[in-house]
Amino acid sequence: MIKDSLRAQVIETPSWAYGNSGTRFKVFAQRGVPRDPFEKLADAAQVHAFTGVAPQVALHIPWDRVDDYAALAAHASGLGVRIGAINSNVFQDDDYMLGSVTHPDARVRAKALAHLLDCVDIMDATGSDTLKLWFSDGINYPGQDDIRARQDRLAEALGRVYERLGDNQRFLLEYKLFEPAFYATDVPDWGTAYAHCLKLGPKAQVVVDTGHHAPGTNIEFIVAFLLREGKLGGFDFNSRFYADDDLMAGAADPFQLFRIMVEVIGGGGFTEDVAFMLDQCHNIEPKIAGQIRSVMNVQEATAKALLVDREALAVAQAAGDVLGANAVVMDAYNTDVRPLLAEVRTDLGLDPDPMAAYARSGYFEKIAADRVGGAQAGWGA
Ligand code: AOS
Ligand code: ZN
Ligand code: ZN
Repeated sequence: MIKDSLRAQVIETPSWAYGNSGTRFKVFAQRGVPRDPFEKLADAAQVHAFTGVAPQVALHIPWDRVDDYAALAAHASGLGVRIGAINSNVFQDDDYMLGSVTHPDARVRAKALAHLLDCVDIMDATGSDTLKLWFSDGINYPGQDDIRARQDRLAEALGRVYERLGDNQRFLLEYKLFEPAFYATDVPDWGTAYAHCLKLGPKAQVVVDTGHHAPGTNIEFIVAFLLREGKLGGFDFNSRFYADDDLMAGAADPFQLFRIMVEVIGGGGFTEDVAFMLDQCHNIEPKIAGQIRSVMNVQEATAKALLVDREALAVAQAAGDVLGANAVVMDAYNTDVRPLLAEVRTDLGLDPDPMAAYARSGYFEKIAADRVGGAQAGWGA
């Protein structure tokens, strides 16, 4: 039943969405932002409290470094949320100017690998089952380094991390077309990520960040392909108009988000194995409300995708009825699912309008008064 699926969906929010962020031009400080990871979890718990489908929070190391990770996980649990993916960071250290795990110097590679293994220790301490690996590694100029040698170094590091994973742990390898490297990124596309993951085994999967492709890329094709191969580990949802804009999911192109969810559902990926994560920054809009809006946008795309009449679609496809098949998909997309989602929330004992309920709660006014000198998320750091 569609409502059961909508109630069961888990959308993970990122700790860095709650801190200050910006572009390389300016980080605008907002009132009430968290001063430490504990407060980030408290804000994330608000998103869950008003939507009912965001019980997991991704951490980023070192932005969320604490002395006692078990205590952080216990704090999350007390707030009604749990720790999701651990995001590693091998891109914000002077040593990584020429790369991290693909750096030409073995000393730097060892340092990067040690960080990745530390992140698995943090998974053990927090109960997280997912490590997210994004590498900014790449080169800016032809000839700067050997492209094939860098792939060898990458494979070596991934193999070492893979060996360290526990039975119920996995890593998700994220690809990105460009930025910060501008000529040749070491994991630029899903094919590269897939090839490395395929060699390693079932605990290595690909994560699709919706902002990491060339304009016009058919992301839902990638989703369908990876799911078919058992290699779709999850999503970093966000939306983009130009490059890696990290705007709210479903804001720039809700139709694309719907098409992606159609493939996820059609491919049997609507399970907890495919992680629906947000990877966003709220540079100018309020952060908690921005996360609530994003979660709702993902829910709307999901609800519409669940409404696709699969039987009618199969009949139209088998008959070669091009317009009929397309109409089945468009009918679902053009359905207003907001009343259905309001019912789902009411069934969960929640207010049917999460944005209004959060605004009325007074939480923002309270944190704006209580918290002085909030932290940057890390991106602007
Ligand atoms: C960077 O562009 C990637 O989207 C990363 O997934 C992510 O934003 C970063 O690792 C934050 O933790
Ligand atoms: Zn991402
Ligand atoms: Zn990104």
